[in-house]
Amino acid sequence: EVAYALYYKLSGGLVSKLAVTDEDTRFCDDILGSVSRSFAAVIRQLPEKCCLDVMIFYLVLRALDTIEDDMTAFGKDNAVKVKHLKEFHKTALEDAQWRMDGVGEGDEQKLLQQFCRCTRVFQGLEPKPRAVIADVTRRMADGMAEFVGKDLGEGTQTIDEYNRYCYYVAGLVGEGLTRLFHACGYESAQFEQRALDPALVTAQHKQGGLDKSMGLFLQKTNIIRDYLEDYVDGRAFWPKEVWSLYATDTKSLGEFAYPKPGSQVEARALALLNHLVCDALELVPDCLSYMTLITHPDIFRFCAIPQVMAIATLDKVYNNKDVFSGVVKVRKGLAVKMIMTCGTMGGIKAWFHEFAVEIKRRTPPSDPSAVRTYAACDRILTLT
Ligand code: RWZ
Repeated sequence: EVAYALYYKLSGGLVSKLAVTDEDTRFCDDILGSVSRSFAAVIRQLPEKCCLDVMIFYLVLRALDTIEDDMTAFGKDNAVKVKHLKEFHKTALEDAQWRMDGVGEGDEQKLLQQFCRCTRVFQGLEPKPRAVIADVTRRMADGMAEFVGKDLGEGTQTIDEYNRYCYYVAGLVGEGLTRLFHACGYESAQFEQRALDPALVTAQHKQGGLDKSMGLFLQKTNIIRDYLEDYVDGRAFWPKEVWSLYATDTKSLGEFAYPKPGSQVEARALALLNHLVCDALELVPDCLSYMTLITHPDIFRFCAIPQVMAIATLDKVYNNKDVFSGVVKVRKGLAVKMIMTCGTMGGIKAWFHEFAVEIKRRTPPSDPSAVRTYAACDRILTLT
């Protein structure tokens, strides 16, 4: 948080970019700052003609996320939640009276209660960005609805399903942002076309272009890091196809929580963790390709900061038993250093290089995924 606060100071904040005038826009800026300090900082430094669009895009998806995430407000009947998700793109974006009460907690609940302010700002955006936001929102909500019935208490089932979940909640964010950068006039039609082209992807997922890999990389990193927090809250995203390879006792994802130091369970938990980190690392070449396509320096920073934070997080969690007993976070000092050098391709390549060297060095030769992890790191090293 200190890192982003410092960055916010350097960037001058939103007021200088947008000359925030009306009350609704101010509400959106304030609530963005309270629901996500880190995203508020990177969004506020975007160029003036897409800053507000991305801010609204974020809040719309955050509201949708709050509906998806609420386990109690809609009762036991999943059909009610599915209905709300599916009609969200019409109700929330078209009806300036629409609001929701008692869903989510704290500032997220407040966002839904006063959502009409976001709706009004959304309706004041240009037609093209508005169409992009509405399209991505509808497709994400439909995807989320597919997963509502499924019991995520035991994780996603297959690797394919894990990829598909990440595609909906994060891959589509990459697509939306890519199209917004073009719609707002900062990136070319060729940028958009290349960024969305499935033929340029080298990662194994068959679900869109480099833009999707960008989102998947961030989402998978969060899912890996947040294992314990999510498990305690009754959520699980780690794919059973992977974790069942390392589970023997209870055949439940819960057996990895709080393992006894030095135990067999702990060793298997680490092998599982390393397997998933390796899977995420394989997205890095696509992410680097995406970022070479960006021309606008502020858009580059906006995309690069979360990506570099993600590779730093993967380095931090790799082969780290603390993932199973508490919260693992990148050190603030390191975050500040990274943020200050994320302005150029050379700057971010140096970070990806450093973390690939570090992960490779710490790969236990006996790790079941060692060969695959060495290969993923070597691939990054040749690109950086
Ligand atoms: C428009 C900048 C709340 C972000 C998406 C949308 C709803 C939540 C899934 C954010 C990086 C963690 C934030 C992967 C995208 N689904 N997790 C902008 C939003 C990773 C961001 C968060 C996803 C998201």
